[in-house]
Amino acid sequence: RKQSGATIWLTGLSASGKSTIACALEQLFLKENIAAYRLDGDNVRFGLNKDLGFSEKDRNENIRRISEVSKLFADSCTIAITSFISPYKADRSKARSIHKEGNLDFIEVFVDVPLQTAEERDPKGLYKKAREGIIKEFTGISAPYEEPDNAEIHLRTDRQTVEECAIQIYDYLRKKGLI
Ligand code: GGZ
Repeated sequence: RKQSGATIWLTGLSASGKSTIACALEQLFLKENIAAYRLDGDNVRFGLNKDLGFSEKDRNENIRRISEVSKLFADSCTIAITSFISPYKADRSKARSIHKEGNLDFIEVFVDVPLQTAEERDPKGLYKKAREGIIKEFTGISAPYEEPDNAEIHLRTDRQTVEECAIQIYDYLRKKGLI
């Protein structure tokens, strides 16, 4: 059966576990020969979006471009897995509309973790720098994160393992007949 494309849209705070879950999910797809492509800060913010920073306007444009690119991947029968904070509801809602217009499935995944836990993890020391005011407009500290209330999948990375999270997404796609 020909694979249909879709976009798995992970949203959540810095250090919530988006990229780690995206990698684990990609591994599950690989085992089943399901074509998938991960979009994250490392391959988008240093290339296509290297002209953008972290102001509200720049984040809007960051997410707009990522929405369009993920749509193209989904349209090519690939599962696009995006891992961006995407803190604004309106931006995520536009991403969803863009996919809907193209008749493409869009699965929003809230990678939820208490801010305190993300701050304790602080793998890159960014929260510390944000608290010290060295990094301005840092999500959760000095810039907003608008929690989704219509996400298809809600993960709690302080209570679930990475593997459990990846399997939850995978099982959802299976149940919906998308893979
Ligand atoms: C939030 C920032 C900031 C500010 C740099 N606010 O944990 P990370 O390091 O590896 O991931 C974060 C990444 C966020 O980029 P996104 O493209 O996902 O953001 S958005 O969707 O809001 O456009 C973090 C790092 O970049 N970073 N400065 N001020 N995260």
